[in-house]
Amino acid sequence: MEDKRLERSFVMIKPDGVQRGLIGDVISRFEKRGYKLIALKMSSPTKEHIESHYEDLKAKKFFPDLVAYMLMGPVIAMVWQGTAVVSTGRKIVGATNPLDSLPGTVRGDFCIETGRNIIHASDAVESAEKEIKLWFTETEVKSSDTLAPETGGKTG
Ligand code: DAT
Ligand code: MG
Repeated sequence: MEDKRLERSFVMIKPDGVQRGLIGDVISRFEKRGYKLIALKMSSPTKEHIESHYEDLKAKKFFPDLVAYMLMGPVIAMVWQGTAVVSTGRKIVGATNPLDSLPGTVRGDFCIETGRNIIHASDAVESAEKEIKLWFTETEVKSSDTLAPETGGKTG
C-alpha cells in the first residue's frame, strides 16, 4: 500500500555548505525527489540559538567545536514537506560521519569530516516539529502553503 505519511523536516545547509556554493545542489536533490519546499531563509543565528538547536548534544566533548563551526557564517534554514520526508531526508543527507556516507548522498558526495558535514536534517518527526518551531514562526511556514499549486496560486 502507498505510504501516506505526510511529514515535514527541518533541513539546514551549514556554514561550510553555504560558503562552498552547495545551496542549489542540495535544494535540487530534495526538489527532484518530489519534496516541496515550504519555508526557506538565510540566517545568522546567535550562539544561544545554536545551543538550543543542538541541546541534546551539550554534554558531548565536541559540543563547543560544533557550536563554533555553526557560527562561522550564515546558514540556510528550510522546511521540506512530503511523504516520509524525515526518514527519506536522512537518506538523501547520508551518515553523520561522511566517511560512512554512501556516494550519491549529500555528505557522501561533498565532504569527508564529521565536523564539516555541510548539512543537517531532522532525525525524527518529533524533533522536526521542535526544530521547525525553533527556526521559523508559524506564519513563515504557513505563508508559502497559500502559493501551492493545489490551491491554484490563490493567496486570499
Ligand atoms: P546528524 O547531524 O547526522 O543528525 P548528530 O545529531 O548525532 O548527527 O550530531 C550533530 C552534529 O554534531 C553532526 O552533524 C556533526 C557533529 N558531531 C556528531 N558526532 C560527532 C563526533 N563524534 N565528533 C565531532 N562532531 C560530531
Ligand atoms: Mg542530529
